[in-house]
Amino acid sequence: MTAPVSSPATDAAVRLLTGLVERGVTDIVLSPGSRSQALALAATALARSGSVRVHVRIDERVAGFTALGLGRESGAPAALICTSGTAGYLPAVMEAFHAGVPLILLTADRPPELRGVGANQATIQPGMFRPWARLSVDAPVPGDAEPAVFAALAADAVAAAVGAAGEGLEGVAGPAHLNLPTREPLSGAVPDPLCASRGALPPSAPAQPLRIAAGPRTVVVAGADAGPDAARIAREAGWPLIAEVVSGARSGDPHVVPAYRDRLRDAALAGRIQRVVVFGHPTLSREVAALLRRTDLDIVAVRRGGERLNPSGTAVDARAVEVEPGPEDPEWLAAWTAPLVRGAAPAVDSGPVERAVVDRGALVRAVWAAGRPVDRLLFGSSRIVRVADQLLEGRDVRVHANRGLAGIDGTIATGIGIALAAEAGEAPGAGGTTRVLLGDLSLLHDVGSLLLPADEPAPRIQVIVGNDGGGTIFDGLEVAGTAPSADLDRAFYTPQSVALEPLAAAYGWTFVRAGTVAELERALAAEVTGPQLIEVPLAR
Ligand SMILES: Cc1ncc(C[n+]2csc(CCOP(=O)(O)OP(=O)(O)O)c2C)c(N)n1
Ligand SMILES: [Mg+2]
Repeated sequence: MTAPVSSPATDAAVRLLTGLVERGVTDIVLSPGSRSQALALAATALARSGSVRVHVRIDERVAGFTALGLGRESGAPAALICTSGTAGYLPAVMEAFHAGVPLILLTADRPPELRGVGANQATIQPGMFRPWARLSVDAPVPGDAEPAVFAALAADAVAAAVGAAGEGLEGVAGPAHLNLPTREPLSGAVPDPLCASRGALPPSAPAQPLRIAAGPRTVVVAGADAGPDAARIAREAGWPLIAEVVSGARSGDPHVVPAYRDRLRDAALAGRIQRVVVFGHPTLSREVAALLRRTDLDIVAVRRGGERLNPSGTAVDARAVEVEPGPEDPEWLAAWTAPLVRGAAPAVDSGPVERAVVDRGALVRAVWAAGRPVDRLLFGSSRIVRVADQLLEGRDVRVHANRGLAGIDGTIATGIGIALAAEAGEAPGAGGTTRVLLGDLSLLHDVGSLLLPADEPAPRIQVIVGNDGGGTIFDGLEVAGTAPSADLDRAFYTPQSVALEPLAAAYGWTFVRAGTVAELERALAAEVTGPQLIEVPLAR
């Protein structure tokens, strides 16, 4: 090994990454490549000094969702580093935009003179995430600008990602993109040791609360990523709280409406609603979707992501709400939260029996019940999360779900990111487990995420797959009643019979198949020391 000489690329990378750490970035997810070498070597040097955590993922799509999971759980943007000419981050960028998750993208690029001339591994990168990015900068080539420029860019990227700045979206987090062209030499000597002092994130711009009167008969809807304000406002004003299972607000709070779909279908009750205050992004029920389309109500939507929620065309877009003092209406609250007289029989599946084969109801109940305050639960996008939304009662569980776009992509990677962030933030010995509950196609879509570097700590994660041999969510589509069943199977259900046990073994994950409720409960209660796949066979 010959001693490297200095290079403007490395000077810039050091200024940029130390700048990120000084502004509160704690995690970097990097994927290997040549053009990004200065960034990669500065990152690994910072990790060696304990200034930042670095996670290496060969697949940029996996890296993107890992960073998304880190940001979801910690609230701090994780920084992604990749080489030139890769498209892998786009799915995570889009999800981060729609769900309001902070994320920083550092994409290495060719210098301007090598763009548009057919150079190897080069594409049109400046602004490549523009519709979704809160900041898109094509940085100067190191050497053409003072190194201080790169520290300033770091500050700008963090501020944009956490929503401390940015065109009308103040207070809403999202992706920020720095495109980073470099010339040869692509890297040079990195200071050793390379340390940066961890700073605090800039405060998110103060959200101007919309003041609303206490009077009108109001329901609060908490969708995905609703945040704590949904439950707080419902409590303060004495309003019923319709909390999706992914909202984080379906707790034991007495304002939470049990069996909310049944109540919303009660035309007499729903007809009395005068106002809806929505937090986050509700996506799980037709009933809430219908409610939000109504034009005879006042709708206030407190936005968490980059796009406003306005299916009725009449909703008021807000960042926060504040309720003016006024009398409560206990009768209104009781109409929503009192036990249902006609018996809230679950619409799907039957309840668990100790020796019984696991059905979807038993699966979601067991996973929900296993959650302790130190644990995290990520729901994948499939039929299972809808069953969970329908069946599960209030419980204090820290939940996540990628409902920004409700993709089946990146679920395992997101869960690993959540686990890494949760473990970094937990008290020593707390031993929290992150659980991911998803369908079989969602698992297979993201199977590359099972690949974890041998030299990095393995997260304590249980990936629980409800295996019904394909995408059974489509069995509920209206077209399933009319189109030829062979075509439906081929184009929608997409049957699969992948052997999951050897798949887990190939990636070094422990494996459990849980066919009965008792086996499932045992697997969920066992101590988790590393990554584990739990297969739960389900009938179609
Ligand atoms: C990236 C992406 N592609 C396609 C879809 C459409 N889609 C929704 S659910 C689903 C199948 C899910 O199957 P599985 O994970 O097995 O869950 P199940 O419904 O069977 O429980 C697909 C393809 C999507 N949500 N995201
Ligand atoms: Mg399935």
